[in-house]
Amino acid sequence: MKIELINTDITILAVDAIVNAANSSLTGGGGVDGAIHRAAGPQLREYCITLKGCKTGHAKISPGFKLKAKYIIHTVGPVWNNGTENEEELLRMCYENSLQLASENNIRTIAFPCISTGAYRFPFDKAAVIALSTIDEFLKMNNSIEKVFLVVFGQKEFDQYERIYKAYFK
Ligand code: AR6
Repeated sequence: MKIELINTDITILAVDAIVNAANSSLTGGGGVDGAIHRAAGPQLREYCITLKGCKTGHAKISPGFKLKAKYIIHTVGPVWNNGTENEEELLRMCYENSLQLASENNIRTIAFPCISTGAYRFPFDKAAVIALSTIDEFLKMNNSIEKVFLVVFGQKEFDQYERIYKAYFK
């Protein structure tokens, strides 16, 4: 399978690119964003300032600096507001625009965290289905990406995602 679910800290992965669930300032924050900035070192923040922010649903790329990953793709997920603000479409755009940017940069292996499901409170099951279906559709149209890791952090999220993954690919 080109799409693999793993339970680990995304910052340790030796892939071409990891995706960051950033905020629109791109200058760092908590959650996975904070972990990535800590692991990549202060040069990441300096570089990200030059990117001049990012709109919700869009994506921008930076070097990985001290990470094993060569690149970081920063995308801004929607804040969940009971589905009243086009959140599902915006989350779909995060995955699609990140994969498009990856493809344009000859990235063959990429790892995504579960965007918007932490501080931004997007319901986990809904977010997982959007992630799987958007990635699956993209890979059917584009051969340049060889492997996509879906990264969860903790056994409870892993079990929940695995159930959704199995139902999706059955
Ligand atoms: N590796 C993999 N996944 C992780 C890691 C990690 N090291 N740390 C957390 N997660 P969140 P959001 C999971 O809150 O909801 C930041 O402050 C976590 O369990 O990081 O998109 C930004 O600056 C959850 O499933 O991102 C924004 O302001 C998932 O990553 C805001 O939070 C996403 O949780 C973005 O909120």
